[in-house]
Amino acid sequence: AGRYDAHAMQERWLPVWDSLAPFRSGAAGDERPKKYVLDMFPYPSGDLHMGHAEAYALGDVVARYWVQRGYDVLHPIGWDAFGLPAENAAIKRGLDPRGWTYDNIAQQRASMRRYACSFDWDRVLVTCDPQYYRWNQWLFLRMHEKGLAYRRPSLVNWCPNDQTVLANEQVVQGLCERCDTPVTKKKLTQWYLRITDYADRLLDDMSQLEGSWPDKVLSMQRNWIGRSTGADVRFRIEGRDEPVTVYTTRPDTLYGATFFVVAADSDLAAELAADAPEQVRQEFGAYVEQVRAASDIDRLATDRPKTGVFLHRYAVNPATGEPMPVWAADYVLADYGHGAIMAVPAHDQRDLDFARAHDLPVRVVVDVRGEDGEPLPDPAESGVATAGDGVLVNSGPLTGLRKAEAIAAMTERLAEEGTGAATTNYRLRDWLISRQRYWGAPIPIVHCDACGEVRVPDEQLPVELPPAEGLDLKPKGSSPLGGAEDWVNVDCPSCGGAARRDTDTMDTFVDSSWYFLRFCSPDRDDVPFDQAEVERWMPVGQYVGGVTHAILHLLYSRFFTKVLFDLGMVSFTEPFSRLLNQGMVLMGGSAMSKSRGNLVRLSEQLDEHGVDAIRLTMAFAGPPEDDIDWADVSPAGSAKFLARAWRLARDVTSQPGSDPATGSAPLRAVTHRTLHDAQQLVESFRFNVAVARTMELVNATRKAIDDPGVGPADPAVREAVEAVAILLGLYAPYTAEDMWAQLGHEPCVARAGWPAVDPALLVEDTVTCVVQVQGKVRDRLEVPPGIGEDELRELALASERVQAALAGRSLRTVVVRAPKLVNIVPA
Ligand code: ANZ
Ligand code: ZN
Repeated sequence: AGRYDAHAMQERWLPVWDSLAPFRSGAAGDERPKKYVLDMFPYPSGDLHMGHAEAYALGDVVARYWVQRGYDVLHPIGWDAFGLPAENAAIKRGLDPRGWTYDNIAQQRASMRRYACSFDWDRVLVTCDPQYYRWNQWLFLRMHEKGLAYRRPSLVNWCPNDQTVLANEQVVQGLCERCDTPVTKKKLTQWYLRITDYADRLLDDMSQLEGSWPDKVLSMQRNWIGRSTGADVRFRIEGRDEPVTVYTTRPDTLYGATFFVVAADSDLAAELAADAPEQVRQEFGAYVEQVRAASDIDRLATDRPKTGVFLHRYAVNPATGEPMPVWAADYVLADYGHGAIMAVPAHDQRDLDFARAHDLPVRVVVDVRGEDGEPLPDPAESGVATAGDGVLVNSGPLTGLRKAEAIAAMTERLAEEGTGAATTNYRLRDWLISRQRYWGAPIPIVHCDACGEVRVPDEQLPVELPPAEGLDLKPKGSSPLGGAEDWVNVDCPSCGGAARRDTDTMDTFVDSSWYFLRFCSPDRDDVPFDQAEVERWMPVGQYVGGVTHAILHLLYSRFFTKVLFDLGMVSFTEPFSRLLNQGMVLMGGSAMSKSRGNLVRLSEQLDEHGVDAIRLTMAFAGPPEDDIDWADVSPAGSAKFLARAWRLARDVTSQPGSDPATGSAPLRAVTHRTLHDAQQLVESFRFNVAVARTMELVNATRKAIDDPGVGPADPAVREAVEAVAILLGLYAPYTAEDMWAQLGHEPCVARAGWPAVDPALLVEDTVTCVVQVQGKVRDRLEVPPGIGEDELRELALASERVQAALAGRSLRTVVVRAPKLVNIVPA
């Protein structure tokens, strides 16, 4: 035990931990209070990288901390193993996605073991395992029974490269999230989950998360759901029997609606164009082609040229009776509201841009003032629409009302006249879950000519994926499962006639929407999860993961939890009580990537510096939400510090169990203060500060050892070094375990228990105050350094020795110099 050797320590302790399994959770009869700490589970798309290393280091601090505090901590891990990365990689290398996936899992698992993640290895789950996805299918069937899973034809986002459908959420600025190919539209019959039924609850239940989830994530969720309130207004279109409804958030501006726009790719546009002159029809046809190629996000962008086609039709403004020219344009979306709008160019920027591009009238109906109280410039001239609050003008009976009053008044009037009603709209769309790819959970539905859509009976689950061998996995627009003839052709579960299995597979976000429940009882083969176990552990007390999942994964998990609540399967409505989003690991200020040539390999870092130094560096780098620039941190410095801490244990000469109360009081004060503050710091995720404080304790301990008045045999030194081992156990488990052994203890330090903090040792340091009477020192008082002058004066005068020296004389002056001196002059 001469030299600090990180690698020898790893060799020494791994097998010991394997056999002692200190993080096994939920054992029968374990009375410790329960806590569920969950790290987002990884895709097995290669070995662990620096991003994983950060996330798992931080999650581990939290999990290990609660174990040390005496909790039975559920800290599980598994693999989100289905999905495109595995399938594409497998196609590229000509391998079976299954073998490729499990090989990667084995590699990641070995790396996690070496990285000393405090996972409960008895609860591992893998979503591509039929024993897992059979419950995906089971849950799908429950949703199907409730009408929450349904099929409909629709225009969907289509990635021409991956040849698959993408959810809106997977289209990033018009490009496929995975391969950056521009996304197009395709009409297909697809499976959806009816998440829109839960829009209000998804919004309203966020009140439960306020303060314990990052504000940023809450507002991203809120925007994604996008609840807006306004009114539906019916407009008559000349030459059409049925009126057309539009959605507006500003019914108060009806008198300023000067034209009418329908989404170019809507059925209504096609119908209205059909009666238009031949030239208009042609122009319209060409325009629609062009529009279909653009993404929604592009279409809504304010800085886009406002293109459109005048359909030579007129709507009638119900307030003014004036005709409004009807245009087809791409800035109105077919699937939001009613796919048609009343355009109010004076007060809506996109309408104004369009009006200016096509010479349409602009009429101001709200008098909006600037900060100086002056009217804002006329939008028709300035090109800037005035969207703010103000007083209505040119608006018949609404004139003189403020915006909010006018909205209410107009909504009421529309309702009375039967031409409109208050309504709510959401940006959220139903969740498109079908994928035309192989590597996913098959949808458990059979299509029968006689019976239609038939659910696969529960007892026939899982519907297992057929072997990949012999199937053409290359994307081609229909599922590769269609080629598995033996698999596809089945007897109808209902009539027994010839039928075909559904060949789509589920979006992998379905797999990850309930995995946290499965961890509570991963081996149950008769139910998706054991309800009693779920009640014991859930909701997750601490969820840790990247902000990349701020919208989709969290929203879907919240949705599933609410569905399960409605099914009576769980008693709570939110799955994750607290959320920590760690930042990213960068190199030289930018994201790491092979193409940039700035990739830092985790395995090389671990070889060079040792696991503990890397873990400590992750915790010490700064607030966990911030990005870590690997160019700015020093794993070598971390390793040096760990060696310094480790040498303390080597130097201690007292025996275990020696009574610290007989040791150095100043060192004890530092030890107890550090243990006390570390609780607060770790619980509020200030890991870097907690590490810094541990460093101070190490320094103070070294000083005490070197101080001839204290020395290595002082029991307070042992107490301090034991505290260092326990604190370091959160970040540097190998070093801590080795220190613990050097100190004469049995493994595992991780289960040693948080030392009791003695409140008596937490009182602030005191200073000595000299009290003089007539220039002569009569008493010395121990007082807090921050004591006030009045308090100190009273304390000095209360002293028996001072009273004796005064011998009843009255006082002439009392000079107080807090906290060190009081000088009393008697009369
Ligand atoms: C008239 C108006 C006047 C509007 C005004 C706004 C300001 P949110 O908040 O997102 O719900 N709109 C309605 N349906 C649309 C569609 N399918 N595509 C594009 N735009 C659409 O926005 C609702 C507002 O967006 C609606 O209110 C409508 O324009 C427009 F001073 O109606 B408004
Ligand atoms: Zn049938």
